[in-house]
Amino acid sequence: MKKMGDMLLRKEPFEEIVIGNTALVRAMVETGTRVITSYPGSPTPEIAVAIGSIPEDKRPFYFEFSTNEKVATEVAYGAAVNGHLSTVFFKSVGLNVAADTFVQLSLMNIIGGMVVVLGDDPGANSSQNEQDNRHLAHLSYTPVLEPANPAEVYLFYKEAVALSRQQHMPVILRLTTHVCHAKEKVVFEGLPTIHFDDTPRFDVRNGPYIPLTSEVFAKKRRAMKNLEAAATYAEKTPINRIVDHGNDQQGVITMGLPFLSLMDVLERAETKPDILKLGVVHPVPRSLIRDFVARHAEVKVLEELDDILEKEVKTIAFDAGLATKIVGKSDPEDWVGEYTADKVYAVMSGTWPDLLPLKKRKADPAAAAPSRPAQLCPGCGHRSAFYAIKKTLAKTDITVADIGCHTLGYLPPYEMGELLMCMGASPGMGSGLSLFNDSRKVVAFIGDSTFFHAGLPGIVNAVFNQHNITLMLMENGTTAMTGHQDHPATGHNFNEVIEKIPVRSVLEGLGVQHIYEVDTYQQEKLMDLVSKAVEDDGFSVVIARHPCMLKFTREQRREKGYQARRVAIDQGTCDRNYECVAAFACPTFTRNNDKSVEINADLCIGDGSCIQTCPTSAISSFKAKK
Ligand SMILES: Cc1ncc(C[n+]2csc(CCOP(=O)(O)OP(=O)(O)O)c2C)c(N)n1
Repeated sequence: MKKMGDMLLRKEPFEEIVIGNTALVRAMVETGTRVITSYPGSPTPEIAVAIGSIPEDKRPFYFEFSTNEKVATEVAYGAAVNGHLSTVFFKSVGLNVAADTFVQLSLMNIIGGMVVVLGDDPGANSSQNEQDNRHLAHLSYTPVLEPANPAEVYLFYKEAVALSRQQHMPVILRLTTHVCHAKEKVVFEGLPTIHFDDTPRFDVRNGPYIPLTSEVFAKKRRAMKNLEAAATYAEKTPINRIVDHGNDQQGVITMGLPFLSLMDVLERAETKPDILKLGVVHPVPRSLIRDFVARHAEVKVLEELDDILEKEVKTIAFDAGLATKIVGKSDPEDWVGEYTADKVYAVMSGTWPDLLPLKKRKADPAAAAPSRPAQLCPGCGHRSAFYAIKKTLAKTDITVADIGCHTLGYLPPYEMGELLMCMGASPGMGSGLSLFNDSRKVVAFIGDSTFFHAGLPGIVNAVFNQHNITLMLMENGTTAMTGHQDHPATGHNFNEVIEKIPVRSVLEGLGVQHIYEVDTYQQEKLMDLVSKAVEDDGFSVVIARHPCMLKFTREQRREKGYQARRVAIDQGTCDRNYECVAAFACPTFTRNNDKSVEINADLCIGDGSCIQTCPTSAISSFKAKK
């Protein structure tokens, strides 16, 4: 890590093999980005890992994980109107949370410059949908730059900064999962000496910063004028470029990952189409596109997700009266999934079957990873909670999931969490489900990070409107799903140790009458408290607590004198009832062909949460040999 931190601050030019997210941080350092904010979400958390590799006293910027994406956007905006170049980064659906603030940004005079780094997720690798955030860029008059690889991430961030600073407008750097995580050699420039001017520069005369009705039209005109300036930039910048194959028949207009995949696929093609590769994807360079279209008999628009560019290209061609045939998406499948090389092969062969005369790469069976169901880690406190809660609730009760590791409770054998929407939605959805529903208790789940992120308004609403639900607050002391980031109840922020904001105090402050707390490994007590909570009238909360064991054991292993534990099954006592395999379902247990149950020592962390689930007390724990 120290090595990464040193690299990110290296003075002289250098080359290094890095992922896109790391290349981005070097660009942030080189441009003098002063304030960076985020809320974690794939594919962006490694940006914070790279930031964290620079010791805090050497970091030439301020970084924080804020409580959610909206707040993160507001903090970055506040810093930017005070003259500091700022950046906020988050995942695709984070833009939905940030939207109320985000859509206003282009209306404001952002004197310091501000880049919104969006980790979009075509293919929904780690998101609940695969929304195309270019729509929100159009809606908010915000330019979008879209790199295809780590080298472009580095370059395009600097371009985004320059454009943002020149126009005092927000600029989106749209990354997608593969671009964030792809690894390649990037040539970095030297680090300029930057003298930060930290005199506060906020001045209302740079505004107005208050969008009164009387100001709204003027502000909108300003945003559109800025977008026009971005369009002029788009016509000239070399980040929109043509790959000329001397083909006046066929041309492709594309961007980002689809461009890389196309280049891969075309290695096998005898005739290659010309390619217009866009780096600025909003606003598009209309003249460049018009001229490219005019030079070809047929043009294919190759884009992931929605047909946004296709519509623009068709409009440009129509307005120019061009006879070129423009082919966009033709099959419903063209709207779905990531444009990997195989996908692009399929899409392109659907358009021009003769272009790729069956030179399809043979699938490498060794390269295909066997599919594995997602599952909770060995020792996960959420498992113990689901196991006990399932035993306690009536079969007809309704369980509402939220987003986090505990979402996996919907899987068999627990089957807890029958509906799921987005972060923080469970208290609200649960409240709605509880209406006219007296015979079926509604139990909602929520994680501790999500509690602070977007759960609180739904919880306040449940108290305010006296909804009859039980909330299981699954407190594992971290934001586990995205890689163990801190949240307000952990006692740390990104930079320092702080006083915890305990979830119980928050609930008490909100006036929640029925609050129970239990460690989820205490199965009897948990069952008892859940029974009580569901009998309570109105809104009740069970804080089901156990530290994330992945984080906990990782930290323990670093401690001096640490001695691992394991569990063992006494085969004589085991009566093959399979409670451990079938109902508790820790992945450590294996059922052998001879019907015996065995522990996989490579997986077992020796936490012993399984011991109390065995009806015949056949499981015990012991100190592992060093
Ligand atoms: C709007 C939004 N932002 C970020 C994410 C990424 N994300 C998924 S779950 C999660 C939080 C998980 O933490 P917590 O609620 O504490 O549950 P845990 O995983 O620890 O069980 C985050 C940040 C998301 N899905 N949606």
